[in-house]
Amino acid sequence: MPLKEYRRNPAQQHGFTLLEMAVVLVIVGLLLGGLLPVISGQMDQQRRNETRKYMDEVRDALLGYAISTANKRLPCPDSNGDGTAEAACAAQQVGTLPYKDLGVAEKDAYGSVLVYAVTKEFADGTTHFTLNTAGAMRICTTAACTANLTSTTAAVIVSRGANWANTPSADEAENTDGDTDFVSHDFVQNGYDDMVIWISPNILFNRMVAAGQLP
Ligand SMILES: [Ca+2]
Ligand SMILES: [Ca+2]
Ligand SMILES: [Ca+2]
Repeated sequence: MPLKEYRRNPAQQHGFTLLEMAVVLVIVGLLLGGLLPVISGQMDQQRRNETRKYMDEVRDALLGYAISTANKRLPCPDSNGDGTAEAACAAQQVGTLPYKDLGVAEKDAYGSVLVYAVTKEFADGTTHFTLNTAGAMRICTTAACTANLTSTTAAVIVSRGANWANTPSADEAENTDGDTDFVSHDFVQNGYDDMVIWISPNILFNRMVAAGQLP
């Protein structure tokens, strides 16, 4: 008795049906859609970490600049974008980081030059500051500045972060409006991504005394 010949149903010989393909595409789409925010979030966290490290270097470079015998003061901000500090900052306290004078990288991980502000008495190359010099800039927790973390900073550096397509929030706008108030608080998704570091006069005094540049 011959074996029954096995034959596939011709209808079963085709590849995937359009419906099957559609289901696969939907699943792939869902997987990618779920992964993209995760990847994007990780990339942003990496940029924040890199920027934080860069800002710590900048802070060290500012302190090193101040304790050097050639300077004995902080640099004035750069106000014309050439990377070098202006000679005097009597009227101009807020500008960008004089990265060339400090010998640090030009930009943060977001591709921006840091905002840099200094209490002008700490950057005066004629009178030089003393152990009695007071900082004048406030680090606030809101744009209205009804509460502040400190009101006596010698210098402030700010990374504007990704900056949400160049439409800063009210708190972020406070960090670039040229006055002596700055806002620092936790990251808020699509709201506030600035990173703020400041130099207390007391830390500056400590380094200056340790280096023999004060009193
Ligand atoms: Ca300049
Ligand atoms: Ca920002
Ligand atoms: Ca301000």
